[in-house]
Amino acid sequence: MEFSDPELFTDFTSGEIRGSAVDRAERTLADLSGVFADTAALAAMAPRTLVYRTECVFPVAADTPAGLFWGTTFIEPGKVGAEYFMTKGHFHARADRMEAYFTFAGTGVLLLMDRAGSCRAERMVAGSTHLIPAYTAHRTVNTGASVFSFGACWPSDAGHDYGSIAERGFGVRVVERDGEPALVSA
Ligand code: S6P
Ligand code: ZN
Repeated sequence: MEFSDPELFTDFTSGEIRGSAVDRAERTLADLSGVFADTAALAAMAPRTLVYRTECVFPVAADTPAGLFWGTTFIEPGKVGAEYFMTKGHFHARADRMEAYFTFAGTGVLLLMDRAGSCRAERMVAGSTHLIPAYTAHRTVNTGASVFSFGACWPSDAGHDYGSIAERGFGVRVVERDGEPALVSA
């Protein structure tokens, strides 16, 4: 038997994943209609503006029981009006599935919302580790001036329920106020 080289590398300073099986996706402002509150500010921005991108590894098919997915999300610095760039946010389609997040670079916020609509906001800084409970929607926000990147590991049968967030929204938004991030009720 011989040693084999790793098939994947994660750069823990940036979150970049290197390997043959990395799936890349991008979300621009045009992909995020209904996400940001200030529609007038949004209309004045270029729809092709990149908001975030993902690098993911899916070693098994989606819906496979007991498999794991692994990926990094990179959120650009920016705002729509006063509201910082953020992800769409989702519950898991199998809502009892947990997820782990861990920050590589930049500063951000993890917004969490339970099924009753009760929200929490955790600061994310390099090394911070966040265990997202079952039945909890999650959205991440870049509150800094540089790219904010974090890793994620989640069950391959978790799936994504974006519809509930599209209908209900999150109960809290993160905006810049006097040059600092602030939480406002939505
Ligand atoms: C998947 C995990 C992340 C997000 C990514 C983008 O369960 O939570 O990989 O997919 O941060 O966020 P969203 O809300 O657009 O999927
Ligand atoms: Zn998730």
